[in-house]
Order: sequence, then C-alpha cells, then structure tokens
Amino acid sequence: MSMMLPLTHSAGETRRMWSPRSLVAAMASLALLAAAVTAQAEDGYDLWLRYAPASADTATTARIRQLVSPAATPVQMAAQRELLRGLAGVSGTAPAQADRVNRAGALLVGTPASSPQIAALGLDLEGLGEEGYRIRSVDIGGHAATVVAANNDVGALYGSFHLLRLLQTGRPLDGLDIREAPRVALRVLNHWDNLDRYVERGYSGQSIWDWHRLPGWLDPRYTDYARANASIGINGTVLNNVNANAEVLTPMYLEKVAAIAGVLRPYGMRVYLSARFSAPMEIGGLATADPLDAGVQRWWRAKADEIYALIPDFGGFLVKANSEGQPGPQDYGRSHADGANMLADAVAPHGGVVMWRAFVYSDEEPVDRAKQAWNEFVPLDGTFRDNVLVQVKNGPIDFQPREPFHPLFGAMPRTPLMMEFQITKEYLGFSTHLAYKAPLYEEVLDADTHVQGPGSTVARVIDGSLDGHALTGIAGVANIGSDRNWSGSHFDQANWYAFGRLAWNPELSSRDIAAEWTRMTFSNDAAVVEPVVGMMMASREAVVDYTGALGLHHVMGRGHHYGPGPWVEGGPRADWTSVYFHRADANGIGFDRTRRGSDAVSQYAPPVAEVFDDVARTPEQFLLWFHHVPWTHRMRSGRPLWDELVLRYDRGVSAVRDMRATWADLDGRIDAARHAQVAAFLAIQQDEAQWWRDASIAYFQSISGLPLPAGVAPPPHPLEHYKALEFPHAPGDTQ
Ligand code: BDP
Repeated sequence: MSMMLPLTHSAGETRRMWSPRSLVAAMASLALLAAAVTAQAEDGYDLWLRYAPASADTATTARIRQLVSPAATPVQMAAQRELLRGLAGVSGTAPAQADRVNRAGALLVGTPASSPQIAALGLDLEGLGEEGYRIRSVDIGGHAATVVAANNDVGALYGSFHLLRLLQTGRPLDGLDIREAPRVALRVLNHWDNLDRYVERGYSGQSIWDWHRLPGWLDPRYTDYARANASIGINGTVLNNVNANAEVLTPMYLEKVAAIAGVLRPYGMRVYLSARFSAPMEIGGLATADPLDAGVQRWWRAKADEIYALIPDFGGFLVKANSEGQPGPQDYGRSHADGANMLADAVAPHGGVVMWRAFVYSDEEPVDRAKQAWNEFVPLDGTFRDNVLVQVKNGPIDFQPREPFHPLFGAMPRTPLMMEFQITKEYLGFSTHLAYKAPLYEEVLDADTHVQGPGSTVARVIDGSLDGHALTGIAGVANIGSDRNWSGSHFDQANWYAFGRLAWNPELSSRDIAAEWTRMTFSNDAAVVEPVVGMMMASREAVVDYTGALGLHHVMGRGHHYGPGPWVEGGPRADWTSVYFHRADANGIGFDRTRRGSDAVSQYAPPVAEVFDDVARTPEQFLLWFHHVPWTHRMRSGRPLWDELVLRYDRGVSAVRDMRATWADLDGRIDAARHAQVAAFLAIQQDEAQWWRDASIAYFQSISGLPLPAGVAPPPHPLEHYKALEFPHAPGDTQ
C-alpha cells in the first residue's frame, strides 16, 4: 500500500492537502496505513512481548517516569533495552533515564554491586540465589519508586521482565513486595533440530538455527528468541536433535555454536548440545566408543576442553543412548551409568552437566514397553556422578495426550531426575489443533508419587526438595521454528510460555498462566480474556476425548503420527503399533498392567500401585491404560464402557465446535490477521476431530461388534476408507 497523503510543503500542496475531499482521502489513507501497520505488528512475531499500549482500564503505567538502571555489562544492557522498549510501548512514552532516583515514579533496577542506590536500600536479598529478585515499592528521598533488586545481573533481568509482565497484564504497581527465585535450576529447551534445518516433530517451519550462514550471519531472531526465553526464565537450550549428528561436535560447527552462545549469553541462557555416543568413531577416527576405553575417555575430555575454550559457559551434553536405534554404552556391554559417567567426567572440570535420557525401550525385550525404563534405571540409582541428571519423560510411553506419571519419579532418590515435557504437539494435533498443554504439565507435576507419604508430588521430585538435590532440571521439547509466529500457530506460543513459567515455578496454576498469556498476547479486555482462557482450559481434554479417552494411548497414524490409526499393526516392531497398546478384541479393550497382567503397577509406590491395580479405584481417565475390561464394563456414569467411549469421541468433537463458536464471537475484539488464522485452524481442527472420531468408532466397532448408543451418528465411511488414507508428506516424521 502506498501512502497517498502529500508530504511536500509548498503552499499549493498544503492547500490541496487540507481541502475537504483530500482530507477525507487522507484520513482514509491514514486508517489504512494504521491497519497495515497493525496487521504487520500483529503477525505473532512479538509473542507475549508486544508491549501494547495499556488500555484505560489498565492504566497502571503513569507511575514510571524515570528509569535508573545500570548498563555496564551485556546483561545489564539487555535489561535496560528491554525496559525502555517495554515501558515506551505500554505507556506510550519512553521514561527519562537518569543515574539516580530524583523524582517520583522512578524505576530503579540492579544489584547492590551495580547500583549504589540499591545498596543503600539494604534490601534483604538472602535466599534469592543467582537468578532470583525482589520487586518492591519504596520511598527514595521522598520519591515514590519501584525497585527491582537482585544479587546478580541476570536476576535483575528476570525481575525486569516480571515488572513488564505486571504492566502488560494491567496489574497495579502500588505496594509491591514480590520475592521470586526459580524452584528448578536448569530450565531448558530441547530442540529436535537437525543440522540441515529439518525439525523432527516440528510443525512450525525450519529450524531457527541457520547453520549454513552461521557464524557470519547472526539472525536477529536469535536475540528475540533469547528475549522471549529470558522473559519466562528459560536459562538453557539444547540446539540439536537427540537423534544426534556427531558433526555438531566438529570444529566448524562448534564455531557456529559459539556464535549462538554469544547472542544468548546476555539473556542468561547457556547452550548445550546433544552428543552422539559414537562420535569418537564417526568424527574422531577411533575404533570404538566403549566408555571404559581409555582412548575414548581421552577423546571426550579433549572434546570438552575444546568446547569450553570456545564457550566457557557451555552447559553440557544431552544424550539419547541405546534408544530407538541410537548408539550407546550397551553396544559394548556397559551400563547407562558407565556411559553417562564417562561424559560427566569430561565436562566436570568445566562445571558442565550431562542430561542422560531414560527414554529407553527395546522391541527385543518381551517386557511391557511401559516398564522398561524403570527396569533399566532403578538398579543404577546412586551410581551416577554428581553432575549427571537422568531426564525422564512425563509418562512411561511417549508424550501421549494423557499418561499417568512416569514410575521413575520417586523411584531414584539418589539421582537428580529431570522432567522432559513435549511442547511441540506430536500427538496433540500438530500446530493446527488448539491444545493448551499446561493442564497436562500441571496434572503430572501435581501427581502424588506417595514415595515418602502423601504430598510426595512429582513437582517435589523435580525441584529436588523431596530428596535434597540442588542440581535440578526441567526440559521442554521446543515447538519453535522459522514460521513468522515462531510456533506454527498463535495458540502454540502459549505452550512455550507455560512451559517456561512452570519450569520456574512448578506450582503455578495453568489457568493463571493462561490468563497472563492471553492478556499479553491478545488483550486485557475481560470480554477476551475470559472466553479465551475458557477455550484454552478445555482444549487439552477435548483432544483426549476425540483421539481416544479413558486411558487409550498410542493409537495414531504410523510413523508421522498424524491422525488416527488404531488399526496400526505389523511392521518392524510390535511396540510401534497401536494394537500392542489397546489390545482390543471381541471381549474387551485395554492393556492389563495390573499384577495379573504386565505388573507395571508395581513400579509405583504401594499406595499408588494399589489404586492402579484395582479396576474399581483406578481413575477412569487411566482405565484402559491399566486394565483390560469387557466392552460392557459398567462405568461410573452407569453406561457400559463401549457407550461411554463413543460418547467421549462425540464430546471431543463438540468441544471443538464450542471453541470455534467462542472464537467466532471474538471477531472484532482481536486483530483481524490473527483472528482469521486461528479461525481457519479451528476449522481444520473440527474436521480432523471429526475424522479421528469417525475413524476410531469405525475401527473399534469392527472389533466390539456392538451397536452405537441411541442417537449417535454412524461414521460416514466404512473402516476401509479411513485405513486407506495416506499422508506421505506429513511434517515432522523421523528422517
Ligand atoms: C518420540 C518421537 C521421536 C523421538 C523420540 C525421542 O516420535 O521422533 O526421537 O520420541 O524422544 O516421541 O527420543
């Protein structure tokens, strides 16, 4: 669009400019320009850091008229830049900058070391550690001021983002007395990004890491990525896929990694790499990768020294070993602890850690896949080095829409266990389905392992308080890509946001996080916040319902995992089929993991095991996870299982219909571009929810042979139609 308004200042032009007709034209042009600017600004790129002007009902910002913040270090400069940007955005004018507070409405930011005025306040900063902060309303020389104080620069940076969040969400700035410190030490994203920029299980474009142009070109996106992560307290990132390519450890790539580290460092983020266990052979020319071989140990030590010479604050290694075909210590008859400890010794002199994944299972084992990680790792408890964390997926299978918590939580008290959540929605509709995952995270974190009596929650295992670990961590498999809106859909940004917030404090409520995110991302208008939060909070359960409720799991399409595939059977591995998991036959459905079945229940502490072992006490949401029951099994609703399952499929579809209607009503309250894309995606979701429902009912009915409950519509196509659908180019499949 070109600007029609004449801009020259000759008298004639000026007269023409103000004639009534041209004035109308000019106003129309301005309106168009404004719309264009807004549309451009509202493409989702700014995430929750839009810093939109505060609306009248949230005018809290008048108070900040002066900014006093040091800018002597890169971290201090990052905080100051963000504050200037944010304050200018929210209040419409940039605050005056000064060396000291000398007027009312000042914001004072820093540490006792960086700011004499903060030192003079004598605030108690004990217990805040390296990353915590306080935000207080104070009086400085008769001037009302807000202070963000921390022990370290990065704490002040986090506090600055907190303050900006208060402003963005319209919270009053009076009487503030906030004390925050992260409950978990390592809050880390795991990118499943390959070096050719393909993202495994990625649904938002290519990898943001532009390896080919690095280190010469530092895409400004890296800085915005760091800002977004720092704003929610994420302090680390693993740049490459767990199905790792050893090349990332070669000098050429390490130089690129160092360049990224340089951009992230001012935002308190460290880089980590996924290490391929066989790297000494692939890029080191050794004949073995045996962790007990002295040459292999030397190779890794030298590699660690080389990395730390380039990146002094390198975080360490993430390792997927002896899992799904990846190399590992068991190739040499060694244990996971042998492998992890060898790498741990290499990075220990530099303060690095090893995050060793517990996602291991083998189809050569006849044992229930859900039991294998526990069997493998529990005997190793106490044998890992101090700088090893064992990284455990939230559930025992694989990021399904719902799983019970992983039985390893609580079962390895002498080892720091790191949580691994998936942010990308491999099993929850890729990026087109609206599924807010924080309720899933919350459900797992709040689950009670009972290992040390009631209250032994998974959150307390993760934050180290249950077993007294200082080294703690939580990882999220990133949903970030090169798409303009980062996450593929506007709502998927909320999953990144919520992951960070829960990693900082696993006790936050998913609903509060949703409200916070909605206010910053869309609007502070209650007429937006309430319905949007309502949609978000219902969304994950809707996905559970239309993909398979009551404890069904792993019933998706083969390989790419797109769409329904409850009929999937055969192929290379039984534990990659659906029939392995649902075990439906003419009599009933479900995986018997009770003491009479695979006995997976016994991997939980006795009070939990007893509940899961007892069909009458097992929460119905896990019924078919733990029990094989007849189709006629009476549910708490009084309905037979078959009817209940069918009704859940329908309930899921109708929940999506409701979300769509709610969103349609928000037309005009949300900027047009984002509204339109969400609306289009919800339409896709509704079609696909219907497809899931129809295909699943067609399949399970072919097994149960039972009629549909009265009033339920039959699937429009025969089962063969659904089975014949193929999606050879569905995104994200393993390569
Ligand atoms: C599964 C994914 C696969 C990953 C694997 C893992 O389908 O792409 O490599 O997990 O976590 O969810 O290692």
